[in-house]
Amino acid sequence: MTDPLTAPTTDDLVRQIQHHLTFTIGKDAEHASTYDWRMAVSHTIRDLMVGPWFAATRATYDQQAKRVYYLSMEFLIGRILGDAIINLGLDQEMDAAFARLGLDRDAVLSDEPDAALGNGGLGRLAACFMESLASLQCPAYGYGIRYEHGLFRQRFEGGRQVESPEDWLDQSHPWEFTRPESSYVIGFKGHVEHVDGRAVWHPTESVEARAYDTPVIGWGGHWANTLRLWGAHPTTLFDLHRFNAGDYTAAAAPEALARTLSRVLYPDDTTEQGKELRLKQEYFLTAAALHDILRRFMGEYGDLRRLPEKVAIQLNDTHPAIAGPELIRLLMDDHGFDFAEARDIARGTLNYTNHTLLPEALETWPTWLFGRVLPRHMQIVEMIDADHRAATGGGDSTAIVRDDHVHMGELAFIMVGKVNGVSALHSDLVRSTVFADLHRLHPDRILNETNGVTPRRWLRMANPPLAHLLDDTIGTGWTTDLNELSRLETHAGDAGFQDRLRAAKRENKVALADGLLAGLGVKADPDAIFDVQVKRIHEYKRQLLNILETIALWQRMHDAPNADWTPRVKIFGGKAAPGYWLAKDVIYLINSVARVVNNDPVTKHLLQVAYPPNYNVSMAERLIPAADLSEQISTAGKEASGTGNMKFTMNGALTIGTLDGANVEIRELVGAENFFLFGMDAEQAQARVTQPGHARAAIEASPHLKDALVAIATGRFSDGATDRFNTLLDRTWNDDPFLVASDFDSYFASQRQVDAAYADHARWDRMAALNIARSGFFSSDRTIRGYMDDIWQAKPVKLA
Ligand code: 26Q
Repeated sequence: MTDPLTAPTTDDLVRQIQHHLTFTIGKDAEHASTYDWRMAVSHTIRDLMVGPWFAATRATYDQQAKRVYYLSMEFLIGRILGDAIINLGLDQEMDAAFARLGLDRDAVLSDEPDAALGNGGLGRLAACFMESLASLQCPAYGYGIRYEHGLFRQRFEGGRQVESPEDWLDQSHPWEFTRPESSYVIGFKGHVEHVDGRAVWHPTESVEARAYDTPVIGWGGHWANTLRLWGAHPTTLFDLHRFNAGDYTAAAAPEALARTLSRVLYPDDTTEQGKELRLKQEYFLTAAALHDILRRFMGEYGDLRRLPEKVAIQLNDTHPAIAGPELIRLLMDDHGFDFAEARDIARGTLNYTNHTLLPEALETWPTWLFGRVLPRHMQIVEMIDADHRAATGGGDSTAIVRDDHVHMGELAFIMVGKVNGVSALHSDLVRSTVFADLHRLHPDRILNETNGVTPRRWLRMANPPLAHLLDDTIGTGWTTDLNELSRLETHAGDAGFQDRLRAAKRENKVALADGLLAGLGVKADPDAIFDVQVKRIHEYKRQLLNILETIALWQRMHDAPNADWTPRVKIFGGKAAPGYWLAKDVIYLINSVARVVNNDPVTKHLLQVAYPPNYNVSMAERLIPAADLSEQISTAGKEASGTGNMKFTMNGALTIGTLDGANVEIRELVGAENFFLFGMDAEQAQARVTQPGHARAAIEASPHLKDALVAIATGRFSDGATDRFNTLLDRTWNDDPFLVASDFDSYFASQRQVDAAYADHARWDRMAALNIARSGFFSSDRTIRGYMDDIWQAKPVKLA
């Protein structure tokens, strides 16, 4: 907790909130809106982060501690206020302060827009890591882009996804400190000149990267690190030379580039190949971060050969992989190192995390584009390639530049000390598939660091009923040592504990049913199974498998409504990339099925389908604690890890899932008997896709699946229109690269086992308790300790 001597009392908080309302916001209490109060409260809480922030900075300097820099194009933070209150240990005092001021706490907290500077798992992982780094007192900076528009907003029109721009910065963002003094000019394009053996790059375009800092407070409020986001600003408003020559459009070009550079997050989480603006964004982030890192390092140590000793840089996927060539460029062209020294310093400092095996998601850039935007880096990439080939005897398969493209995965791999995958299975597959040849050349380079999530946000904050039950049963130690949850094991069979666990879950289900779901017009019975699949819509994640099973179940229920069914509410959430037509068809299908099924008088008390639009971090915080069943049903070998799967487990949902990503480890830890496994494993799946006609054969062998597909094809969910889902049906029938058909029967059968288990309360509650008790491994604290020990050689810092 915060120091009891300096921790603010309710009186202090009330006074500060009133002070900020008056002097920061300029409102009096009678006329203040929820927004005004939120600003006043946020400034009050932010003030309390400054002390620990300074203390952390000072301790890091004083002890000359190694710093960690996490470079990521995405930080999917969500709301900050509730999390900051909890980490500062002020939940009770703030509840009292809200009450004293006559404010509705939840209304104030939910007035905050999500900071949605990310697409999904990779961005949310970065946010969990920032929280754990601060909680563990590891000196760290997150570097990212201050997108004016985060991930697009989603709504449904006639069941179809419609996107609109997200505008979180339209309101003032109370958490950040603008740092105009920390700014760097970032160049693009132009040409390279060689003078006296040194390369000089003369860019023809430039923008200013300006720092905006947000403190990230750790649990207990002792330590805060910095999330530094770069905003793009024009270096000159007008090119006066061109302006005076009458070329007005060209004269405004510098401003136009700056305006677009940090304008919007790319919404495709499988690479949308080859967009110049995206490459510029990646370089903008990386170059600004490296300038900043070197400036800070030079101020303290001066000798760049010591960089690996004092600095560890983590590349969150290949998006900032230009860091390798950029660091070499700075060391050679600005600081006079030769290539070999520069390469070794870079390799001693940089590390890279791989998050995907999907071939279409591996980043490549056409050499003509890369060379035009970053001419000096293109030369350095060629040097790295030649050097690596000479040093290792590596052939074309391990080359960075091949087929007229720069391959960012190979570049990252070759330029770093350690490469890591994000689950045990994924790391094995990284070794045996994408980087098989590089792994043979560098057998010690690839490590595994299984993902984790922060229990502060995902348990203590998101699930107060369960958190209080845990506190009562095993004490509060789980908050910082999630393995403490194992002490629940002895209570798992205890009827009294089971009742309380069930009551906690039910409270969350009622809140969801009466709130979000009722708002959609869905009547959800809190005693039904709440079956939840929330994640980006992707073919490999197989939301299609889930909705086909829903149709098949509905058909069985409709035919025999008086049989012994276990009622279900199927809940979907997630966005499709705007150009991903098949994913959008799946959304349309889910909404079309929901419209029919929810209104079937024969079955509506047995089955409901809900798809709340605009799934985001805040919605996850409501859905996950209310889930009984977690859907983790990707085609085996395709999901690198998953992190939602971990959040569900620690919140007492059981998993129905494949042997994919971290599901494998979840199942091993919670026990096979407490996990609903189905489907082919990665090896079987790999073999099956190559069999001609595999989908058609599977459909012919599965009456349930066939019925479901026929219902779609005959217009059962489209008012009789038979062509609405042609593309989807055709792909399922003739291609089915993600094996929806082949895994269907196994999935359907496993779902019926879920029905039976749920009907037996004592059995289900015991399984849920054991899932929670055995989920301690999935804390991001454990993950970060792994990175600190195995990759960064960084140590926690003690405060004076
Ligand atoms: C790349 C280039 C251009 C535009 C966009 C992108 C891009 C953006 C985001 C490519 C990929 C992503 C995101 C990937 C991602 O979220 N991967 C997920 O990472 C999680 C954290 O490790 C894993 O748990 C998931 O399994 C993995 O899918």
